[in-house]
Amino acid sequence: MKDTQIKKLIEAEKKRQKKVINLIPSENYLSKDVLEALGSELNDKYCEGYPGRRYYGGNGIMDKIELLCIDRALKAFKLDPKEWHVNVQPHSGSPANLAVYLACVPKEGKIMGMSLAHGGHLTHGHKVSATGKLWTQIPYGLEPVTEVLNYDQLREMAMKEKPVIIVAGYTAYSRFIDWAKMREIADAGNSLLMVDMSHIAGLVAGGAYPSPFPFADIVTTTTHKTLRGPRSAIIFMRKDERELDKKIDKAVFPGLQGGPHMNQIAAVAVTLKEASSPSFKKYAAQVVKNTKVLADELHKYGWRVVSGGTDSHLFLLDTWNNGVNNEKGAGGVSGKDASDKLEKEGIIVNKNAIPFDTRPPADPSGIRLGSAAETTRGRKEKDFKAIAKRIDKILRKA
Ligand code: DSN
Repeated sequence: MKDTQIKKLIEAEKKRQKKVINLIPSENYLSKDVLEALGSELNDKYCEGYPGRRYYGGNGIMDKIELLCIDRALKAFKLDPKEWHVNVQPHSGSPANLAVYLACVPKEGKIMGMSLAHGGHLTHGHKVSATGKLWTQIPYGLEPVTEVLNYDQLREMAMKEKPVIIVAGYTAYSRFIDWAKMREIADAGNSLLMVDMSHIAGLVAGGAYPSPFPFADIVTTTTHKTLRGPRSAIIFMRKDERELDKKIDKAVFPGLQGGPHMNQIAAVAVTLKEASSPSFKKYAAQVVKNTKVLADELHKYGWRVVSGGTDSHLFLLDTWNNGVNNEKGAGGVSGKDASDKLEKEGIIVNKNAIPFDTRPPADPSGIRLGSAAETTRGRKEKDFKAIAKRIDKILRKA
């Protein structure tokens, strides 16, 4: 690379990534093949439209790439192409979710989504996001004591509010989601069920987390978290008389986006092939094992794990514990202090609100921890035991 300034910065970031232990659950490390597709000449081509219906010439190869990516998406999640339609063009997760609402929810219509404070995403209807400005969020949260979903309450809420769409799938919820119950809740409100599986997509593909597909009308996902691909997104829609497929395709293009990023789409195709392999199945299972070890060990040291454990690639740790050290001497560290202290020692996490947090979002009561990135690097249970020990020691330092 001739641009030495950027080259140096890329090298510095590569070095930083190698040096640290990365426990941010939404990050991961790509294979060389995925990076190669991402950095390829495919970037240079304009192909507004869909395969066979482009607005620019010279798109024969691009059509093949996009169709291959769609085919691999169906295979990775074991879907019947007669039942599911796939759009691989969303540039990332936020436009994917926005496209679904643009297609399905009338202006100011109701979106029932988990509140950000309890583990939802901005695009599930939060007021600072376009999704909360154009539509009305009916926020739901978790149970105060158990810190898990209360499906009975959700059913009542859906029956009362009759939202157009219910969004399930979260950014900081560690437990299995009962998709069958979410389906019943959506039916009770006569609502569409959209699952945003961005966080768990890799676990679903690898068979380590229950699949939402038998129950959802629409599934959106980013491709760069547990799925271990480039920054991009996919929308899956059921094919039936409601024509969600046609409506959502139109909302993506020309409704929201112009030309698709074909280098990204090719990189997603490579990712999906990798995610369909036996070694990825092992990876997904190892991610969950590693997270459980990390949560259990921290719990043994006295730290409070939100909801008491995890079924997935992540969990929230209540480092503040109402400002008090418990009998094991753990607690009294705010989320920001915890994150800063850990970063100084080479462990990267993100500060995160816990459910019913009494502290502000900029310095909340906890941190979010996950194992996807470090499992990619080959770390196993014994390594995560050692990481827990280090975290405990660092957090206790005055
Ligand atoms: N920002 C992502 C995360 O870290 O979970 C969600 O989009």
